[in-house]
Amino acid sequence: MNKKILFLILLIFLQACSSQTHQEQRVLSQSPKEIVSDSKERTDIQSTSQELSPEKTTNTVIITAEGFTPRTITVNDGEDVTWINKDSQEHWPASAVHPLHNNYPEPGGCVGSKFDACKGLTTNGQFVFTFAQRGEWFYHDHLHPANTGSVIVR
Ligand SMILES: [Cu+2]
Repeated sequence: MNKKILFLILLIFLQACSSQTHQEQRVLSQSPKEIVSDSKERTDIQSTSQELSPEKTTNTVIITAEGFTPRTITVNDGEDVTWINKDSQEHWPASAVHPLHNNYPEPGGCVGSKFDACKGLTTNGQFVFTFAQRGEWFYHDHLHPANTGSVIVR
């Protein structure tokens, strides 16, 4: 009699355990789908924000053997300008006046001001500079000083 009751309790316990594992398994098999759909939503949000981001203007000056294009670029105070070398030869944007490079009023860089690539840019090489001073800043190509340009910061 006692053994029968024990056996019954054991049986009930085992059943309860197995049904619990079933539920757990179901939860486990469901959750990856939830994760997938969740990450899909996240990528949707990301792609939407990427579509909205072109509000930020990119100020780019292309360097070729002929010089800087555009020769004069106008940007807002605090914006970046990116120079990209599209020539096979190296080019080195730097503040006027060659060879002092000291027209731009922020100290630093390697010669006379912070506005200086400090090296020749190789093909597809880039130089990014943030303009924090208003004015028209003339610059040149230190390796081809006849090539000049200017940045108007308003
Ligand atoms: Cu120079």
